Amino acid sequence: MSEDNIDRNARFDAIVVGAGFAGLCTLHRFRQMGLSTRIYEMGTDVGGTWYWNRYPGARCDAESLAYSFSFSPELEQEWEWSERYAPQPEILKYAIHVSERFDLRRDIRFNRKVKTAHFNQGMGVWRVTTAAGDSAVAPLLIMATGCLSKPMVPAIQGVDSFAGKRYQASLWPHEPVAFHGERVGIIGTGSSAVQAIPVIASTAEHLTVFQRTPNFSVPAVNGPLDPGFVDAFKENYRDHRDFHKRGLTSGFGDLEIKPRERTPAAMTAAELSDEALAAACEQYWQTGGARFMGVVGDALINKDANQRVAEFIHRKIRATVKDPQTAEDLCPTSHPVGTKRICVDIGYYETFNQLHVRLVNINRSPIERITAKGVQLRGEHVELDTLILATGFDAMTGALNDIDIRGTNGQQLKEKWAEGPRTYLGLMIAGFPNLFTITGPGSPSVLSNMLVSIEQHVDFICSCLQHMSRKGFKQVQTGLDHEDAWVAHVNEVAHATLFPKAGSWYMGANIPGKPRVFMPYAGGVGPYRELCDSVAKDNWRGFVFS
Ligand code: NA7
Repeated sequence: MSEDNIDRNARFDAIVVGAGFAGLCTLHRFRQMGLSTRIYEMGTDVGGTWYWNRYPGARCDAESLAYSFSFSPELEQEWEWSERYAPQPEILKYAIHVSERFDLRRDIRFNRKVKTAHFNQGMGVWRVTTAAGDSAVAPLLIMATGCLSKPMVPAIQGVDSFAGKRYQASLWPHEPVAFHGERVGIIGTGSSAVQAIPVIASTAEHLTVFQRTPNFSVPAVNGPLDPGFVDAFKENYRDHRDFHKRGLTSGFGDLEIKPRERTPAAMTAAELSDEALAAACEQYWQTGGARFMGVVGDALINKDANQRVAEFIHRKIRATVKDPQTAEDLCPTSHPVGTKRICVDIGYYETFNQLHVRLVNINRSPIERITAKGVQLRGEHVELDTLILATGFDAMTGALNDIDIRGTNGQQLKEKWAEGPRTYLGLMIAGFPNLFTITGPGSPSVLSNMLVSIEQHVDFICSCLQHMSRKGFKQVQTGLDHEDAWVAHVNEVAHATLFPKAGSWYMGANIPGKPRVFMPYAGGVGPYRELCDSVAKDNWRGFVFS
């Protein structure tokens, strides 16, 4: 890194933390508004999630044509996605393309881990410092740090003593990793592992999967995109985008499926016979993808409906996996389907029929410790050449709490959030003026198409800044009353669903000691957008300008 590159007491209109999709979108829009903007990014390139998560089989579980920026009609027409679900290298290429196409890179400093962000009340600016030695000030601070960007290393005894090759799925090396002739072990069976396991099994000599909790997984039904389908989609891109933006749930879906039609998706499971529900599930299973949870209207609200959908997946697992004990171990029973993020796989369950792949249920055979040579289970030592941790993230708040963020009166964000995150609309935090979080806790974020949610937040912030500029305001903040009301609303909406019934990372349950609070907003992207629009129309209800 060149010393000249270090920002020393630099001044900008805005500082953005993170050069993933949220940071890139923010920088592009701020440029259009004439704001001088600096991004600090921890990685050596853009892409965020798609920069770090390079594990074998990594791909998006949202469809490519929907999981992309809508702000440039030329970009969306010209960019060509190869598959229904884009693989990680292609999404990273897209992020790099965006950064070059819109000439964003000149305002991004890479290799910069932001250490501190302190608000100076007297000057009305945020001072940001990085581990590389930068220091810069700006009135406006945008946290575009991502929801799944702080890896979780499990506190398993001896985890650092393994003498073979050890990888964290979310910190995968940039060089190719080969498994030929190797005995590989993987801990974790979340989305990352479910994607990686079939790919690793295709070359490893032996693969042992250490599973604590089985997850529900549905087939991706991935494949090359049909050019005719793409052309038709691109002809109607505006309509598709609009449909995604106004969606009642997550911001995906097909235009031709009208949510209010009397298909099973708009009915309750109780209205459907077992045969009718099974037929609907089968249809969704064959179509593929996470939209499976939309098979009936109340799958995520009603316990019985959910159970019937879960049983369909159990039957699929039992029909696929030949060894009965392995099949039983793979059947999730400890949480309602969809309340932990449903996995989208390519041949996951089938992989366990291969003779060199073994599932270890660590509830029956607990991991006692990790040794230099492998994993010591109760009564058995599993020797490994390579150990992979696919153990997830300190989600939603991890990356924010990692930075020493201090608002008015020196209050630290981490302290303020000791009992769980508190925001207004997932966008602002009382006591932290001029700081916006993009897809922050309390917004649809991880329950939504992230690109839809990112663009909506960036649009909202830009409108707010335009309002400030028109009125001559320098500062915006939210108050505790609005924050309290929003947190209560987020909880109320979550508790009307089955989501809180799972010990998920949505609930902070995967991190020892983390408060159990349902963090994302489960009200759906469309209703949330309407709410934000109404806030703006209602003279920016809940925002205080000065
Ligand atoms: P997840 O979904 O949090 O999965 C992590 C997995 O690791 C999960 O199966 C955990 O089991 C397991 N885990 C975590 N700690 C341990 C210990 N100590 N011992 C054994 N197993 C453990 O993370 P992913 O990276 O797979 O996916 C995250 C998101 O990225 C995903 O939802 C997509 O949105 C993309 P547990 O369930 O806690 O028993």
